[in-house]
Amino acid sequence: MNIKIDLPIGFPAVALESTLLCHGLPWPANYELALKINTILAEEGASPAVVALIDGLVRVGLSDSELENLCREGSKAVKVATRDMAYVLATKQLGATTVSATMWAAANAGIRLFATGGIGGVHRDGENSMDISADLVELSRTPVAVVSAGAKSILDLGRTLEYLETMGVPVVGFRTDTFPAFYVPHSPYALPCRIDDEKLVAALIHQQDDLGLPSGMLIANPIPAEYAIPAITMETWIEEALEAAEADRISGKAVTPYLLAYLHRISQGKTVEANKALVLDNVRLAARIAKEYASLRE
Ligand code: PSU
Ligand code: MN
Repeated sequence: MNIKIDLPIGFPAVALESTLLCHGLPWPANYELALKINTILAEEGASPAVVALIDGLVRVGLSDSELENLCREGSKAVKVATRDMAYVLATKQLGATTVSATMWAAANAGIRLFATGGIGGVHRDGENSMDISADLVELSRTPVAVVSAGAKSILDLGRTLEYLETMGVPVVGFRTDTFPAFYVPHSPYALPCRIDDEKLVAALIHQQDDLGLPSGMLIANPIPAEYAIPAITMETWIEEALEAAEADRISGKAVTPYLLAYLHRISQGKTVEANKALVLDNVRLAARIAKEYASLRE
């Protein structure tokens, strides 16, 4: 298999996606974030496993210079979901992996925890467009637990949760009763399960293993309160972004990066700050769960 794993021995690894860095944030904010992620993981005694496709290999764990280069290339890297992997590997292009492709790589590298910002989901009007992220499919068939701040309300959160239920994916609210909406800590959508401490989340993942279920898990961790953006403000911006996307006839995998960039512009960078803060918080939580999980396995 064309996979190369470079991780230090003796530390639990946390998988990290590269689409977030290349297509979700501008240079140099993306590289600054990547360095802060490394610092937090070091503080927590865990190791970063950034996933990207480089020179025909699925890489798990990058060198400092590879990470910097990836961030500089930014949106020039191909956005790679599971279905794009074979093409980008065979043509030896630089590929930035989404949640779906990163989950595949993590599972194949023996990594159980993955931290990101927000996952993809069922888009608004998805019942007509059938724009449903491959992230949801991967969550149903790949045993990796993904820590995210829920999903942005550029998506249809209700249908996203329905889809996850149908596909047998556990959704855990970490210290929350409702599904968080990325920049906004709460939404009207109640979750089936709430857990308040890391050890119990690790026990839940361990149970999934024990049952032999193929699915991953979604751990929904609300944005820290001090970085949250008011729901009404967000809704106004999102409506505007969605209208612009329609007017510009954006479709397929270009939709999510377009909307993110649009929000960053009209919020004058406020969404970038919030985005960075929630990613770092998710990274810390994933590291803590990974450590508890490792000790359960011993
Ligand atoms: N949502 C975010 N930020 C992101 C993404 C989603 O708030 O950066 C990225 C992730 O890489 C996710 C991907 O896996 O977009 C989903 O893309 P799509 O909607 O095309 O499936
Ligand atoms: Mn899509």
